[in-house]
Amino acid sequence: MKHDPNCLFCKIAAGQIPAKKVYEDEELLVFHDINPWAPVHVLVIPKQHVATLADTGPEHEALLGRMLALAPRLMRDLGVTNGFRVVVNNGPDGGQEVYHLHMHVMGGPRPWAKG
Ligand code: DGP
Repeated sequence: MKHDPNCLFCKIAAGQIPAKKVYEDEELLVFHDINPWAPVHVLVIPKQHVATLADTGPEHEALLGRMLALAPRLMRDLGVTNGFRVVVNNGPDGGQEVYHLHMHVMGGPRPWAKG
């Protein structure tokens, strides 16, 4: 599995930096965003290091599908019943700050702080 020792989310995936985890399997990890924009705001990451969505290829299609398919289940388990939003920031102009692929999943009553 690709791992970048300088990557913040690789460190979270490896348990070297703590996070409020909500789901984990062999490929994926989900944890609460440290700076939430919405009442419920989690990040879905692959455990392997992939810097951006633009760095994915055909070999990542199943992984990307699993990330997206997990969103409704996560929101249901976290008590979100009235809709949610999914965002992937990509690259500098996409507003990406952490260069380890992640999907924001946000829900809860509006108005939200940002977005
Ligand atoms: P983006 O702009 O899409 O790269 O969003 C990165 C998100 O990562 C941002 O909403 C804040 C979150 N974040 C940054 N550092 C940490 C951290 O150390 N722990 C957790 N749980 N979230 C973090």
